[in-house]
Amino acid sequence: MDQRLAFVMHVKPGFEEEYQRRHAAIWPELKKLLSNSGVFDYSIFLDRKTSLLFAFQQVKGDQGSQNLGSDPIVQKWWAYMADIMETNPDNSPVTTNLEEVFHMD
Ligand code: RM4
Repeated sequence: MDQRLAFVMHVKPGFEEEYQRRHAAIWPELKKLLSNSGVFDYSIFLDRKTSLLFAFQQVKGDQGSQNLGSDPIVQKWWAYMADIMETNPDNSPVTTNLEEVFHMD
């Protein structure tokens, strides 16, 4: 059963272009891991006024991109991104999971 997930992260103010640049060159091995983990239809949107990153993704099952922190590729990616994002001590992005309140097919 596919599931829709959405969550908020934070880019450090002034690093919005760098964030976009790094994601435009996302590592193939990370893309493959996400896809093989059942994540698809994954987008991240930026609110320039607040530096909020709104992420949406669909997942086959119930594990999304933010649940892959035990994988070395994700740990390496999170460490790579940590200098331009608000992160937890383990480099994982500070993430607020959102509740779906409306959906229309
Ligand atoms: C984000 C964050 C997420 C990751 C995507 C690809 O900045 O690191 O955890 O799934 O990049």
